Amino acid sequence: MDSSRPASSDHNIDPARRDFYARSGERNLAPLWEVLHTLITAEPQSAVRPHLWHYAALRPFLLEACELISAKEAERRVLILENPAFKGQAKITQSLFSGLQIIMPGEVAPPHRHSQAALRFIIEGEGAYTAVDGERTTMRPGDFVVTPSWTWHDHGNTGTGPMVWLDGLDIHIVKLFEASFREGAAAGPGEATTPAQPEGYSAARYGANLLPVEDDRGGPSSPVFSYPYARTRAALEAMRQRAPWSRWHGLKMKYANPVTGDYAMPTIATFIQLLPKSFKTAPYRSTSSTVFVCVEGRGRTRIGEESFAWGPHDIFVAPSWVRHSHEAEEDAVLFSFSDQGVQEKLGFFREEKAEG
Ligand code: 1HN
Repeated sequence: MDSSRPASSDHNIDPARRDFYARSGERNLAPLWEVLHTLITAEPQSAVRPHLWHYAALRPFLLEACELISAKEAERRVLILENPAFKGQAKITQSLFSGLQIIMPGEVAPPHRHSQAALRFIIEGEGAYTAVDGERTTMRPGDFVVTPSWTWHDHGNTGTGPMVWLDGLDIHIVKLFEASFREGAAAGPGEATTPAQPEGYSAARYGANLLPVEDDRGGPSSPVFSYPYARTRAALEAMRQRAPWSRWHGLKMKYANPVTGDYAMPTIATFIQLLPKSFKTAPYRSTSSTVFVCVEGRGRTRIGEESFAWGPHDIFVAPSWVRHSHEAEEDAVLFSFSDQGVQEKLGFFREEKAEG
């Protein structure tokens, strides 16, 4: 074995070196030269497996979970979307958690707060709300809602049918830094928070192309905590005739914090993109493994050597530095999220836009 490579077994290692490794190991020392090239790879070697979850196949499991446990007992009744490469680790990518949450009519998910920030992307249902720091917002399919780090939040379903949304959390980023705090329902304001502000307050204060001259809301998260799909979709439709189309992304926009112009969340970058019927994107790859949710339409995405056909509510993941390209069979809208904002700030984000 080449001694510059890591040894899976050490029987080919020179006895003098092996003896040295054993004695230095007892002093909690290890030779870098045995592991250098697995620590520092020439390019990303993502362990993430490309994968697609068909919503039709997982929806019955969500309904079955409702028979087994209440939202209250579960605290959050979520089925984790586990990357097949990371079974038991609650990871959809190395840095991000994702899951599908279901809440039935009359149920509440009690208030709690934690260091981890969450995004909600609404899949189906109507009549449920989420409350963030004392303000409720009604959730409708396609809406994107931000729950910033350390804000009290609870959910309730005042409608007549099941409500399902996708959760995305920066759990594994916080875990890397060992910076997790949580305050549970017991320490919180009770069963469900009583709203301190009327619904629509944040949208009026921060989301009308106006900002208060004496602001009270600094911080890295967007104070516009709900981005309703009706507005997002109308914007894409209004732009489609004249907007420059990207060969790699179609018509793709980031969700922005209106105070800073940065991503809506500091740890999770979120995007919406329109791919018109028959549009085929050129191969693209970046260092951020990305989760996509089909909002409307149908199409397929080639990820590395595999091809995934998707329709409404299907969820799929493309690993870091693996080329992918989309093809829309009908007008299609994709929501996506990744750790791109973090990597950009830390200075190592890279992307490649291939010809073709
Ligand atoms: C959480 O607090 C929510 O508040 C959803 O709805 C999913 C996954 C892991 C840890 C906390 C929520 C979560 C979560």
